[in-house]
Amino acid sequence: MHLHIAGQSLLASDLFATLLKTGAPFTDYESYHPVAKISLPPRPVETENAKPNPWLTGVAGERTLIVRTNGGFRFEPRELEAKPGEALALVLENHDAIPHNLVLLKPDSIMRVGQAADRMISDPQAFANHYIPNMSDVLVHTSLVNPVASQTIHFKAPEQPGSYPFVCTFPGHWQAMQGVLLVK
Ligand SMILES: [Cu+2]
Repeated sequence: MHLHIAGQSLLASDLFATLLKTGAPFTDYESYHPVAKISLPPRPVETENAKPNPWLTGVAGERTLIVRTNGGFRFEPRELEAKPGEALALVLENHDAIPHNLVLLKPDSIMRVGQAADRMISDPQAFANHYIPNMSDVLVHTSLVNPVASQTIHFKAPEQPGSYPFVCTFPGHWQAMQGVLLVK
C-alpha cells in the first residue's frame, strides 16, 4: 500500500505498508456512507534526493541478465548463473504496481540483511538510501525501481565460486522476493 499525502503540511509524505491479508470492510460506524472507488495508476516514488547508484557505468565485454517482477512478490527468473569475475549487466524490469530493488548479497547473509531491511521501515533516511541496509553483506544493488520502470547495473561477478543470494530489501518483501546467482 502506498499512501501519498500531498501538500506543504508536516504530514506531507509517502507511507508504505505491505498488506498480506485484509479483513472484512469496516463499515459499522454512524457516519459511514459508501463512496465509489476509483482506480489510480501506480504512483512513482520520488527518487530525486536519493543517493546516486555507483553501478550505472558499463563494464567492457559485459553479458546482459534480465530479472523481472510481475507481481506476487517474485523475481523471474529466480536463478542466474555467471562465471567467476564475469562482467555483467543486470537489468531489473519492474512490471509490478509497487517499487522494488534487487540487492546481491554475500553467501548465507540473507537472514541478517532481511531483518535489517525490515527495521528500515522506521528509518527516515531509508528512502534516500533505496532501502539498502548499510552493511558489508551487500555486494551490489539497484536503486529503488519505480513501477513500470527498469534499471541496469554493471559489475563483475564475484571471483569466488558459490551461491550468492539476491533479495528485494523493501520492507516486508525479502522473505518472498529471493533468488540466487550461481557463480561457477
Ligand atoms: Cu520488493
